[in-house]
Amino acid sequence: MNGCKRVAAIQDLSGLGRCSLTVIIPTLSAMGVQVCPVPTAVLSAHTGYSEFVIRDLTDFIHPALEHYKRMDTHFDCIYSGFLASAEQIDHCLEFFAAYPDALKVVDPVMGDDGKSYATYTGELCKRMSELVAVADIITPNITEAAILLGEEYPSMPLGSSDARSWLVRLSEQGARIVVITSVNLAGGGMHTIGYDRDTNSFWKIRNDYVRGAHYSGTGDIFASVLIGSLLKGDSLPIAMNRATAFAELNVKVTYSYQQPWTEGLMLESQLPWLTSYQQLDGYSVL
Ligand code: PXL
Repeated sequence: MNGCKRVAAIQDLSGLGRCSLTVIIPTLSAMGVQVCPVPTAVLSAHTGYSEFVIRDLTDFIHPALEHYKRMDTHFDCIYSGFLASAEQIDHCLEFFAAYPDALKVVDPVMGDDGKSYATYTGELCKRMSELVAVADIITPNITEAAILLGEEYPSMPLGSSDARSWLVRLSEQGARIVVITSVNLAGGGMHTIGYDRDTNSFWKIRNDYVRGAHYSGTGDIFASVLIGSLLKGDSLPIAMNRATAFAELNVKVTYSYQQPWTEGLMLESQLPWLTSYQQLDGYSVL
């Protein structure tokens, strides 16, 4: 026991654009959780830039896992995100199987705003369902939720019963906890919605929508806070509330500087929020 929870984060390392490991490490560290990065690729900048240099690290993940097994390394959570090849699905599955007691979190990173990311092939998107099948928790945005369900990207706000149906049908694919971000709900507003199959409970958190403010890495920051909160013992609605509030705060700060979306969220100045007292009463039943 070292008194600190440890997460293996299977994610890329992008130099520019504040996403994946460059936001996951500071966010979870600020919450008192250790991150063990397992890089899937190294990029000069994320794939939303018009040009980027990428080194695929598919051949790194399996030997790294073998090393951790030889060392009897303990992980409290295995968290997978941006993958560089379809073969990395197999390596993530190996990681999850090697740590059956760890919390298995799959962020099925595939796209945003109705479009898939530049390096994501049809095969990689198709095989993402294999990770979703073994996860305890999945955190898709609405674009990824639609891809996983084979639904059209919703052009109209979702009603509550449709939103609950999306959550339940995603949970039927494997995970006992499903959290979907950037959901436009009928009746107004952007929401994070969540479902806990064990307690059959449905939750929603409203967040202020800042028109035109879409920043890379928002989902990674959201998922990191959610994981940090849950590892610390928060309930699902409180963890969703904390993660949504932190993402919203970062969007508003960044928007005020009128930075390009590709730069990501200016979280450096906001990290102290994570260790301050937060009144988290913004959740309600979906
Ligand atoms: O945050 C998603 C993400 C992660 N990693 C890389 C990306 C993106 C989205 O564009 O390009 C490399």
